[in-house]
Amino acid sequence: MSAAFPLIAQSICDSCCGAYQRARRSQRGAALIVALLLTALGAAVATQLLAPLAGWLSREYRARDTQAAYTLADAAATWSLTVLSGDARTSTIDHLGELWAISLPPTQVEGGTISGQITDLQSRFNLNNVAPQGLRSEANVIVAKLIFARAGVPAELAERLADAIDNDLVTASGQSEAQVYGARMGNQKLETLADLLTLGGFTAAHIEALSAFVDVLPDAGSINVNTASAELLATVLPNASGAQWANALAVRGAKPFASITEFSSALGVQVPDSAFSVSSQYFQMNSTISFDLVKHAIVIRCRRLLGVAPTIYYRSVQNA
Ligand SMILES: [Ca+2]
Ligand SMILES: [Ca+2]
Repeated sequence: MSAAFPLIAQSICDSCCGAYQRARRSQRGAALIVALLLTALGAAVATQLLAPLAGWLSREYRARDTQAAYTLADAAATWSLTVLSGDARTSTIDHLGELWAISLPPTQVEGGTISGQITDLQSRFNLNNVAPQGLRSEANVIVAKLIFARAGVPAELAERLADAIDNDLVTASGQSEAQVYGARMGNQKLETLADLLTLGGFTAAHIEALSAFVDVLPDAGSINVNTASAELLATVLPNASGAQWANALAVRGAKPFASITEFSSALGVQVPDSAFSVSSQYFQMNSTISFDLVKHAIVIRCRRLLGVAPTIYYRSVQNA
C-alpha cells in the first residue's frame, strides 16, 4: 500500500489547470482508485477478515451469502479507509477534485463485480446542529428554517426538531414542550433521518424533500463550502446576490477554497466559520457487489478526525 501514497501525492500536487491536465489527472485517479481496491482486496484475502472489521456483517447476511462476498465487503471498507487516510496525508482541505471523490468503476474481482463511491456527508446540513450538545443554536435553527422553506417543509417543524433535540423542556417562547407538542420530547440527537418520523408532524415526503440538503451526523459537522451544492449554499446564505454567487462558484471551480475567509471574500458576504468549513470529517461509502445471482448494497459511514486514522461508525449490507 505504501507504494500507492507517493502516487496519490503526485496526483493531487499535479494541480495545473486546463482540460487536458484535468482529463489526464482524472484517468490517473480512476486507475489509482482501482489499484487501491486491489491492494485492499489483497489484504482482505490474505487475512480473510481484517480484525478491526471482523464481525460487522449481520448474521442473516452470514447465513445467506458466500465467503467471496465477505471478502469483497471487507475490501470495500478497507478501500474507503485507505483512500480517506491517504487524502488526510496529502491535503488539509476537502473538495470534489480529490481522489476520494472519484468513483470506483465496476471492477471484476473474485468472480464478482464491485463498484463504489465516497461522498462527503458535510456537503449537507447536519440536522443535529440545531442543538449541539443539547443546547439550542439559534443560528442553526435559522439555517434549518431556510432549508425547510426551500424543501417545502413547514418552518414550525424546525422548532419541533430543535425542541426534540435540546435538553430543556420549554419552547423558544417559554411554553412547555409537552403541552405544545402533546407529548414529552425525547431531548436526544437524531441517529438517522428516519428518526424525524418519530418526532410527530414529519412525513416520509418531508424526509424525501429534505434529503438533498440535510443529513444526520453523530457530532457537530459544519457545511463544507467546497463540496456543498450551489443550491444548498444559496439557500443557507440568502444575503448574497445571484452575481455574488456566480463569482464565488466560478472561483471555487477554478480552485477550491483554502479557508472560510477566502470563501467570504469571493462571495463578498461575511460567512461565519462556526457554521461552515473547507474540510470534512464525515464521509459515506456506497458500494455495490454483484455476483451472478446475488447483489449486495453496502453503506459505510466513516469518521476522520484530525491526526487520527479514519474509523467506521456505521455499516449496513442489504440484498439489492
Ligand atoms: Ca482532502
Ligand atoms: Ca427539549
